[in-house]
Amino acid sequence: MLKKITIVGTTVMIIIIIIGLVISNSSTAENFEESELIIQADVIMPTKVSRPGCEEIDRCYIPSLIVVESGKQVTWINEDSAFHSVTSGFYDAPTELFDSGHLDPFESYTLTFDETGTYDYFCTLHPWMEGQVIVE
Ligand SMILES: [Cu+2]
Repeated sequence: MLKKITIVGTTVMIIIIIIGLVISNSSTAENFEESELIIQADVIMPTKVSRPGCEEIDRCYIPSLIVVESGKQVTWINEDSAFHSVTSGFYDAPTELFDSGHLDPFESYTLTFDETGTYDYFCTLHPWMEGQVIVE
C-alpha cells in the first residue's frame, strides 16, 4: 500500500515538473518576443487594459501622453491578448482623423503627424482607454 502511494506520488511529481518546464519555456519565448517589440513601439497597450482600472493609474496606453516633432511617426503596439484600437477624439466625440481599427494582439499601428496640435485618442472597445499625442 505504502509502495503504491510512493509510486503514484513520484509519478505526479514528475508530471508537475514536466508541466512546469514546458510553461516556463513557453513564457520565456513570449517575453523575448514582447521585449523585442517594445523597442520598436512608442506607445504600448499593455496587458489587462480591457478591464477598467488602468485609467486610475494612467497605464491604458503607455505613455498616455507622447510629444513628437511634426513630420515624425508614432507607433503603437497592442501587447494585450484582447483587441484594442487607436481612434482619434473621445469615445463620446470621435473626430475621424485617424482610426487603427481593431488591432490584434501584438499588431502595431503607425501614424505620421505632419500638423502641430493636440491629438486625443481612445479605444473604441474600451472607453476608459484614452491617450494624447502632442505634435510640436
Ligand atoms: Cu481597448
